[in-house]
Amino acid sequence: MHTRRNAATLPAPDKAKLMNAIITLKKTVKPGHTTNVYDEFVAIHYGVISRLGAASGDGGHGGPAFLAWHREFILRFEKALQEVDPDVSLPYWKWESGVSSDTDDVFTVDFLGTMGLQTSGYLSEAPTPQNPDGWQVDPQLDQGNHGTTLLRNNSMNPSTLPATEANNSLNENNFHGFRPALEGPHGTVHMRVGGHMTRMTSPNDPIFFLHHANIDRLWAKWQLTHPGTDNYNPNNTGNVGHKLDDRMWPWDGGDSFTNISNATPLLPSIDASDIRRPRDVLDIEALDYVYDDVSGSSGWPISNPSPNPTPNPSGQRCFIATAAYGSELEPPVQFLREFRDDVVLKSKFKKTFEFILNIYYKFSPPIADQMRKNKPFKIIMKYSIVLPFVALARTSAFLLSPFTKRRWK
Ligand SMILES: [Cu+2]
Repeated sequence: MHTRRNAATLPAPDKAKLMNAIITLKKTVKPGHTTNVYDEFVAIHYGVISRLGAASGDGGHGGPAFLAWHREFILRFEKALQEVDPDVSLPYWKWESGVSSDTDDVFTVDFLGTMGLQTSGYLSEAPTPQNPDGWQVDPQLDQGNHGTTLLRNNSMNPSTLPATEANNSLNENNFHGFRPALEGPHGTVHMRVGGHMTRMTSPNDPIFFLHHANIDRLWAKWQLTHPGTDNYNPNNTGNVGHKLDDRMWPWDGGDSFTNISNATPLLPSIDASDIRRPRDVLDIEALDYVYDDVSGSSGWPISNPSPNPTPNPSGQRCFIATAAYGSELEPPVQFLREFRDDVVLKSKFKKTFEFILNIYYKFSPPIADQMRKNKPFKIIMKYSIVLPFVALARTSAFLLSPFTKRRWK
């Protein structure tokens, strides 16, 4: 198990080890590969934005898998760094802290380089004492044509970083609120760094990986209070690659391919048995890493679904009904959710029902968990509780039809 730490407070020798591992990847071309290990990561990130085959569209952005895809992507990058130097862990750039020492101290000559055009330090195109080989952006992987010398905005005003938005995202109750609430400010940060960071070839700038380690850390924080597979993409929406058990390109067994022509020749070949789904990346401890400031009191709680602490029952998941019918997409489960949100929680007894429902949501996840594990218990629950309850709710819905805006059958 290794620990990802705040980049700004890393000791100087650790900063040097990280940067040396990064520039080693940039000059290492594995036998049979077309480009260096570093640029293969840039090509994968470029390629995922447009897929054809079993999947279509962007497999890593603008949808539920934004978080899962990047978790896997930067984990593979971290493993590549550890092949160079086993002591290295990927640090995070804590841009949402609101403290300028956290936001600014990564942009120094002895670390990730200053703002503006990189003419000194590890990432300069011309040779420097830290990097005699120089750092050149591959023109094939320069969407937006920012040039072969790594470029950023001339300065960074920490007060323009979207700290408030990122911190607010952690208060989102549901994954479908949380993911866009975090992906939005994530994009703003790409723009505040500027230059090569503004396009889909943004991993050209190594700050990308520290930025995404921070996004991953914020997701891990949110997962502490919203654990388990139930809190990844409820309702299982999105394109192929975004659902819980979809394969994520390029770790999809060859089901899809990219139609980004500049990326294709530079991609590494990926074994057909090397398959990753969002489900595989939900538990960071199972992936063998933790963040130094994100942990539960008794270990990582991701694999133990627990009640959602937020007291708004609307939009909550019907855990027991889902366990009884096997899927949230089954019509009785959908009916219960709609009836609760559109009728019960809009009635004049709203407050009373909210109170009752909150008690229910506190106790239902462990019961649902037992139902999934224990088949006889599931059958007893289904026939003695869930089915009569659905029948009662359907009857009520039918009788209430004249008073509600929609017809229930
Ligand atoms: Cu990305």
